[in-house]
Amino acid sequence: MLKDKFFREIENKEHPNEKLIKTHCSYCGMQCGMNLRVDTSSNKIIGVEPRYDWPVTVGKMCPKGVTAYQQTNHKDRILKPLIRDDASKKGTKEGFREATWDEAYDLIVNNFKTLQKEYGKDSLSVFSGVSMTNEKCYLTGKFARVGLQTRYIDYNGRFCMSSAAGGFLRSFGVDRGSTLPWTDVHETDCLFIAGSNTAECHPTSMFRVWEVQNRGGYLIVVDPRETPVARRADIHLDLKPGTDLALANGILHLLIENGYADESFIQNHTNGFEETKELVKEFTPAYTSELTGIDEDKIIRAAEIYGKAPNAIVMFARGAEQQHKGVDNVSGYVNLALVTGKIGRPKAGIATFTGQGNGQGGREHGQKSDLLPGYRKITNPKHVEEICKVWGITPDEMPEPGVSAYEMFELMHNKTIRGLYLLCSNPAVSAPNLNFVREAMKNLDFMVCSDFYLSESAEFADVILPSVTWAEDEGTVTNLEGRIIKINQAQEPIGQSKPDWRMQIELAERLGRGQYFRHLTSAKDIGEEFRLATKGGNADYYGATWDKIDQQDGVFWPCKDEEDTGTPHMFLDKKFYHPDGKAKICALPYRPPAEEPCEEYPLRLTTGRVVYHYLSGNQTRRIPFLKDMCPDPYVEIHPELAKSYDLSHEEEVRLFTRRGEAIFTVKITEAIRKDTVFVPYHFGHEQSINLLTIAALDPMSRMPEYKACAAQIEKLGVKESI
Ligand SMILES: Nc1nc2c(c(=O)[nH]1)N[C@H]1C(S)=C(S)[C@@H](COP(=O)(O)OP(=O)(O)OC[C@H]3O[C@@H](n4cnc5c(=O)[nH]c(N)nc54)[C@H](O)[C@@H]3O)O[C@H]1N2
Ligand SMILES: Nc1nc2c(c(=O)[nH]1)N[C@H]1C(S)=C(S)[C@@H](COP(=O)(O)OP(=O)(O)OC[C@H]3O[C@@H](n4cnc5c(=O)[nH]c(N)nc54)[C@H](O)[C@@H]3O)O[C@H]1N2
Ligand code: SF4
Ligand SMILES: [Mo]
Repeated sequence: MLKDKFFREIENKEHPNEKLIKTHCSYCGMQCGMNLRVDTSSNKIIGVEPRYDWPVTVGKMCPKGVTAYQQTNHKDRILKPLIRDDASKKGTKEGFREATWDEAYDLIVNNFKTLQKEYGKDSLSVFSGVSMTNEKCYLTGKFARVGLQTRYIDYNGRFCMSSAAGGFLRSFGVDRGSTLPWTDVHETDCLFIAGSNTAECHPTSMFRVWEVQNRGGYLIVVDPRETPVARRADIHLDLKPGTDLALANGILHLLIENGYADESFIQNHTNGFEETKELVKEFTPAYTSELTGIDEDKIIRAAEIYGKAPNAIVMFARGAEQQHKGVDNVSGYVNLALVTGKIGRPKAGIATFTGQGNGQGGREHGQKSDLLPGYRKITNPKHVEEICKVWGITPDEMPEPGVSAYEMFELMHNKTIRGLYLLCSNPAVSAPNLNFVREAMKNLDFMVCSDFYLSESAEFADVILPSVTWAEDEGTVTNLEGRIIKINQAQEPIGQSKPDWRMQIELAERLGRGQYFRHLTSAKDIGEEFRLATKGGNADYYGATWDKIDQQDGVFWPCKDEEDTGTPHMFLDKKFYHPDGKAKICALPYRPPAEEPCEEYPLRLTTGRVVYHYLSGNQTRRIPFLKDMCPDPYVEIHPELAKSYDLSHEEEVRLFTRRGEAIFTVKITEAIRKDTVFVPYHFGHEQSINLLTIAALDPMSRMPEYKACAAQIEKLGVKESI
């Protein structure tokens, strides 16, 4: 299925005392194909080999992927439940003792029941993540609403994919991150990549990017930094952080002005063109250049290349999305494809680089405060009724919609929420405005954290539950293409660790809600109920059986029934998901970042990633090779800016904003704008850049503006002598 010219069917040879388990990487949305090597005498994972026969990544892996296997039998694994007896040590690693599962469960159930009795059902909350399989994500939503009976559930995708989701829903009426399979990417004529550090964050996409240029096609990259992919670009649009919408409007203006609009596509398949055309008139190259800081001629050339390309793909990632107008930025970039009609056919379309391994599936099936499985809405009575039938509850038992991830911390801070069940996320590092968020977690009456390593967030917990790594369980995930794939179990759980789904089923039993969960005894059972729950929804997985996934190298949703082989290309019939079948071209007035530089805070601070670490770093900071390659955070500064502050390479500085401060090592580099500084966010405690970031939320997606705020630097004093 959808194998391209890079596909190589190479036999993976097993060594005499090993077996190979076909699976995918635990980390990013690329979900590179890998074989885990398992020693047949100890039944332990001992290594990894790439899978050449995986059509998306054909044997390619990055430094995180090739070392991912080292997580499972790592010395830092939590092997038994831990209970904190000494509450005064909250917020530190100290004060925990080992306990039995029964003791841990009893403590949780007693506390949860007491809180709900005293403060109501909604005094509890669930905060989860999407490094989990679809089965776990699905069950977590059900556990919150049926097991705990609370409205408050949300997840770390709110910090990740929510603006892409919001933009796609508004423009297309459906949110599948990519309208086409990755096997199309290298065959297009122009890639327009905005706010994606592709070579570090989705490294195994790069061979397709290079192939576009090898074939004579073009690469346009939008980023305030000259990242590796920007360095290779035909045009690098080095915008000021937070100004993507001005650029998108400016390019749209040129496309329309210069005759690249596809009148018949606009007429037949879209709404909103005239209004948008009117709005973008103002965005002349001169005005766009003034707002974005990009040279006029580069903007003109980029529009010309995109306009002329027979096929083009507009791609973006968190650079454009993690802003308080992230949804508008997404719709703004989608406009380029809708106005030129470069969508709804092979080799042309829109794709966001989905972040986490299951960033796509995890956002579709009920972990979001307002969504139910299959992308159903909790505010839609028909949708609620459909899910109630699967869950065996009545519509009046379905909780109301809750609030978004950051807003849950606000409710913890003011003690509306009293209890938290945290799993698969480390918000004490990854949430914005951390001084506030850490305080909110400290304010909780009772907190449970499920993780396989003691994270910075687990330090705030009263009970820590030992979960398993991805290799000790099975299930499906949905990769960045919208392709549902299978994770296979390579090893039994170590120590007394358990998969999250098992903990939730056992807890539901003790909470007196067992009748809704006890029929589920395996990941496969949950998978069957999950498929049924998605049936008829926009994200319909009903036809994606585990057998079909195996036979076809994955199944693209929607996949409605046994006969359906899935949908690699979206909108081939030019039917969008709005009621009238048309896509929406959006008229989007520009607004600047929530916090603009000023005299006191003259610099623009932006944040992001490095190739060696993953998210909060709780997993990758423990892998020796990755830690050696990038042991500490740093602040990237342009040589001219460094000079104006009298800073030299590797000197320590204090970086501060209105919210907080931290000390970082200076990395002088020409690969960044002169008015902008960049810090990677993978580090904990006093090294977290999120102590400084702003929690300005997008009005639709409630995404925080991680990518732009105002900052200042202070030189700390004497240079280290060399
Ligand atoms: N190595 C590694 N890979 C990862 C991850 C990881 O932690 N480490 N995480 C995964 C996850 S969950 C995600 S969400 C993705 C994220 O993948 P990306 O979005 O590619 O990663 P970021 O580094 O957050 O941001 C991308 C780029 O946005 C640029 N940028 C900053 N401000 C702006 C702006 O205002 N506009 C534009 N256009 N660009 C801007 C930054 O300079 C940066 O180069 O990566 C996934 N892959
Ligand atoms: N400043 C700044 N902040 C950001 C971003 C940014 O660009 N800049 N990006 C944001 C983005 S895009 C994201 S995705 C978030 C992510 O931020 P987090 O949600 O904090 O991501 P992780 O570090 O993956 O946290 C997952 C935790 O769960 C554990 N874990 C992994 N798998 C499982 C499992 O199956 N079960 C359980 N119980 N635990 C598991 C891991 O050990 C880890 O401690 O960070 C956001 N924060
Ligand atoms: S690119 Fe992503 S999925 Fe592939 S090996 Fe690296 S982290 Fe894993
Ligand atoms: Mo993410």
